[in-house]
Amino acid sequence: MARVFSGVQPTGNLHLGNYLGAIRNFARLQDGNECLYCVVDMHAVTVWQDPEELAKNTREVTAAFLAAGINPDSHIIFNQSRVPQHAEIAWIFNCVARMGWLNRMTQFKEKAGKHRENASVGLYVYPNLMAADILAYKATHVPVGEDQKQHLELARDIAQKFNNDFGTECFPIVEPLILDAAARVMNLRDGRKKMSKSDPSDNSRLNLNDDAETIARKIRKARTDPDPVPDGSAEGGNRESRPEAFNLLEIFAALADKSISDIQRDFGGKQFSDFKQALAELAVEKLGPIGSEMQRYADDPGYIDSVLSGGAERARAIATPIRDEVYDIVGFLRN
Ligand code: AQP
Repeated sequence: MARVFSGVQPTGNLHLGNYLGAIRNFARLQDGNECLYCVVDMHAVTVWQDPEELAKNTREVTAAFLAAGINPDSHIIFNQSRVPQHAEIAWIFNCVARMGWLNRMTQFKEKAGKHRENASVGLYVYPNLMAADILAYKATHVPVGEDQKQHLELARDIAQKFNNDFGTECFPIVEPLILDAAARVMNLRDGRKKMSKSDPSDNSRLNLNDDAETIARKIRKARTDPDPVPDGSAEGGNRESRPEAFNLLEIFAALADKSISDIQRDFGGKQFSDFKQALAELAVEKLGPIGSEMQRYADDPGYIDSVLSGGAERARAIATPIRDEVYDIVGFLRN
């Protein structure tokens, strides 16, 4: 039985990419594994968060975990700030990771952009905290979207350097689980950018709590090109030449749990208007129930809070002896 860990930031606008790239896989990994799923509120504050919104979004991500079918009794759902071992181990990792490693992180470059000098120090050391999130439980399997692959490679480097520096085998080697074609869902208005919570245009993403009408409208308005649906032939183009068209095909395939060639067989050569109609119906069928379940949980914040506090207690019980082991290895006096 593997120990699985992953997290989602409570930064609002949970979208189809978060679902297909991460949350749906969280639910699928429950059988035969011991899973910890974390609402990573400490990562969220690496950029400004309104405190009331942060609390609301923390409950919303929890509701999405539950609506996706994660069982909080057999597995652990909690919010990161309730388990201090993440921050304690992260400090050690701040001292293990090298500046040169962090300087290569593309997500920091993208998020800090031209305002690097004004970015928070937290945003820069975010990957060290992420390594601590995973290794505080000695988790070995981490389901994430493609965009997190580089951070996971860094977590492996940190674990290896810690083990080498201290001559120990304390930390395991972490395996990214990037599970399917929908590991990278792209923006509906620009197929070269990933679908993201922070894009200013709401039309660029399908939010998990969008109603049926909104889902259908956003798919109708999704950018495509004048050519028919790619049919798999060379003339039909590829992901590079027709990013928006292939993104919609990949979304369809992921939602239908089929391969892209299955979808091309059904729709290749047809007009996009027909394809979009079918995609809208499928998206409403798959996302509609998740949105209504999320609403049902949102109406019961007391239940959500009890899931988070009970989960945190169980998470602390696992992380405390691991933090103690790390402190002993480093030479911190504890007693
Ligand atoms: N477009 C995506 N396609 C596939 N997977 C995605 N994920 C995010 N976007 C896509 C995966 O969702 C999980 C949770 O992500 P997160 O909230 O912790 O952070 P993020 O990657 O920064 O998410 P966003 O939506 O892109 O937020 P902003 O706009 O704030 O940067 C992760 O497993 C991630 O891979």
